[in-house]
Amino acid sequence: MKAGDRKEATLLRVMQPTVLGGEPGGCAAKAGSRISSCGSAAGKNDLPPEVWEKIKNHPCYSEEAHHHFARMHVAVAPACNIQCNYCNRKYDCSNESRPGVVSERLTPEQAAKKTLAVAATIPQMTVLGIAGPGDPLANPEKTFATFEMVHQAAPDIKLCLSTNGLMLPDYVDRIQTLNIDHVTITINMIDPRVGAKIYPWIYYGKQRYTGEEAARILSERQLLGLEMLTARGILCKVNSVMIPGVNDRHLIAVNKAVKARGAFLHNIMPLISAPEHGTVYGLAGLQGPTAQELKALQDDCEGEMKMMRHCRQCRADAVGMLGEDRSTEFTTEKVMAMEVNYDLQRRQTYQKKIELQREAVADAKKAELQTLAGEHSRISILIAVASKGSGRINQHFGHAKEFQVYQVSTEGAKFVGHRRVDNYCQGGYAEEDSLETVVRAINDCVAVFVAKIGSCPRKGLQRAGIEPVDRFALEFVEPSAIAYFKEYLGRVRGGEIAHIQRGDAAIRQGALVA
Ligand code: CLF
Ligand code: SF4
Repeated sequence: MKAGDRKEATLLRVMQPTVLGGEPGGCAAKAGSRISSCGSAAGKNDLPPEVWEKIKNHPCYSEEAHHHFARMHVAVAPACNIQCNYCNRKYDCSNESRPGVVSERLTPEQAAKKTLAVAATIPQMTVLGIAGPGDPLANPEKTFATFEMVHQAAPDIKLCLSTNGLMLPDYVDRIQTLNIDHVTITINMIDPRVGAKIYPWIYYGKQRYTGEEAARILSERQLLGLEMLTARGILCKVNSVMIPGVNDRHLIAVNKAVKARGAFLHNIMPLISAPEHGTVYGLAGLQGPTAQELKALQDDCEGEMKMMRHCRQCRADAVGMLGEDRSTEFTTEKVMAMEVNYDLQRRQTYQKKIELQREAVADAKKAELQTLAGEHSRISILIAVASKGSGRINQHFGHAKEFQVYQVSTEGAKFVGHRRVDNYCQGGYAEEDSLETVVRAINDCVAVFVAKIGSCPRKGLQRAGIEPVDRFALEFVEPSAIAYFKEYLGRVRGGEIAHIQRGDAAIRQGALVA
């Protein structure tokens, strides 16, 4: 063992919990995992060309794409045919939406016009999803009429459907005929005994079922639908809600089952269950997982198949990049008054520029990674990043409503999640209470990369043991994270700092007001 490594090993043994407390755990425990096998971060060279073609500009199916491309949802599907204990119908579908009232429900004609209006205004919007607020396949005519109109008027927009899966086997042919090439099924269990704790009832074949019988029917229909879709070459993602004490460890079996049936991607999302949402779980006081509990489950499943870690549990009427919401710019009143100029050429020119930008990010990352060649260390750290997109550190600390989280080790930098926060500057005033919630949300991170930061939050973060870093302002995230990690390793090996295992972090539960 080299002297530097001995020092590092000694320092690892003296890990301390952080200011906000919590059990040591987290990223260093996974230092042996290969960072390059990073789930939805799979790139052009990791996938067959026909699959890459389908995902390269889909912000949900490709982690890399989500820094550059946007999606939109149209809320044309109000009814649902099952009840989930984490859903309150007053709110958006928890399958695909964060808690928040759906502002407006649309007719298919309104939805099609809105899609063209958004496409004309936001040229990087590449995907139209229908995800609720109920279940799209419990409202099949409205859902398919919308997709049909959009497909005819704007064939370059990818069509994406999200469903609870109960009616899926009945509509597989129609999905294929309409070129809906991306389907998400929310599968929370494969064991009806677990399912009975999640679904109080389903309505199927003009009959209401309850308990394990309801869960068994739902599970059979979900898995059959998944098999039928993948047999037709349609890309399928499975969403699962991690409900601690109900299905958390069971999701490993779900992961294996959906992988065996050809699912492309698995998205394990945290339960959101604030009591004010009025859900069964919320009212019963059931808590969602912590950030490290979620990450540990995602890590455990990652050996089996690609995992999505950048889901924002967005609204059924969300518009924009994941993590931002521009839906208020496109209310029905505004859209109906708009003269829409859908210009395919302009969109394509813009998207070509994005491709060049992506290549620049990939080249910079590759070059920086090469500087780590031959380095070996068990240390891995988490870094929080304030970014408005394009893969750059380009947001002021006080304006961030979320932080992207990267895990960095000698194997490189990997996106492993994001943390919502109340932004520190609200209406131009700094909120000391919100600094505390930011610290709780990124408590497992060693540093936070920002474009700029004021002296008060800087000091507050330092007191919490999180280093505010603004020297990489406007640079690409991943090469900067690798550069920081090299310095960090040097400081640990030189005895300047001790590598401390950080504590856990909290996942924000309340409704996010965009
Ligand atoms: Fe929408 Fe879902 Fe399509 Fe994406 S969302 S229908 S696959 S276009 Fe994406 Fe939003 Fe997560 Fe859904 S971030 S909630 S996974
Ligand atoms: Fe709610 Fe969606 Fe479940 Fe239906 S499928 S109950 S809308 S979360």
